[in-house]
Amino acid sequence: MEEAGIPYRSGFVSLVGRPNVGKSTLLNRILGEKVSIVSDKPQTTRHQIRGVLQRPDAQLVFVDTPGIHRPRTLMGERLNAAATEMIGDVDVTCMIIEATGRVGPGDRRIGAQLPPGSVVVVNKIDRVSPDVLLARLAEASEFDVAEWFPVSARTGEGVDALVDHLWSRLPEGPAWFPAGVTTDLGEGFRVAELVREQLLRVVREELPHSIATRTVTWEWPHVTVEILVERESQKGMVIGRGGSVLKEVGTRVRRQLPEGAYLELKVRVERDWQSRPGSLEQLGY
Ligand SMILES: Nc1nc2c(ncn2[C@@H]2O[C@H](COP(=O)(O)OP(=O)(O)O)[C@@H](O)[C@H]2O)c(=O)[nH]1
Ligand SMILES: [Mg+2]
Repeated sequence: MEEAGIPYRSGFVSLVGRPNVGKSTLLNRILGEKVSIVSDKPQTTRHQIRGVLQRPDAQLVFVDTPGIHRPRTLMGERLNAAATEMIGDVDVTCMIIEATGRVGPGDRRIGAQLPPGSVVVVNKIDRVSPDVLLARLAEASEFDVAEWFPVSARTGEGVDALVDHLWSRLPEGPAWFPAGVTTDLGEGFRVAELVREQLLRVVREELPHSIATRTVTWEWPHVTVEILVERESQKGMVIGRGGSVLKEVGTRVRRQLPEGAYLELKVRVERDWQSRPGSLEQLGY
């Protein structure tokens, strides 16, 4: 794979940070493809999501993680554990913070765990003035890391510079994934995630945390996704008046699937699944 004397590089880069700072949006922007679902609700990302950037000179494997927060449920604890595991133990750890808010205790707790040579990414620069960005970069200089990158995951500004730096930090090595592959996620998982993403757009308050989705049958083009809620009272909110919410969600997901997909959505109550180890295991959390 060596081209004109440039060594082939490969390695792992983790994206960590508080909830909602834009880790998943950044992953999708880097890959140029939606691999990780995004919403304005915390705890949208519930797994380590691997996305592979394939270049002629390198393979960069990015690991998107759940936001690190103060857990209130067993699921919250599991999410934190899955994220914290990816601080270190990779070639480069990127901590994402937001330009739109001051560096806070949540960021500092994560910052204190960063291994030497980590990178701080100041995201959402499209939302702040140059003055505010400067102030934010000054605040971010408190972290003992190798580099700081201001970016907008939304517009793409600054992202190429970040990726080029990460590339330069990877060791020489073989490709870990086959050519053309952008993620190791299964199709069933991806469709279930798309359903959850659309549900997160429409539901309010405590409901986002109570929703889980999983693909129960995959007989292409027939796909059935089960939506789990924690209480009977939540079932109606997910279904909507006359099935309107489910219908809307189904339409929006189908648009993102290959033509001809037949998507069926089922809602089931699984009492307090967020706090039950057995339920969490079944859902892969
Ligand atoms: N304006 C702006 N919004 C962003 C940017 N990156 C992410 N967001 C928004 O921030 C929210 C959280 O994004 P998400 O990627 O799910 O954050 P995560 O929880 O860290 O993975 C979503 O509403 C995104 O659209 C950015 O660069 N600029
Ligand atoms: Mg996320």
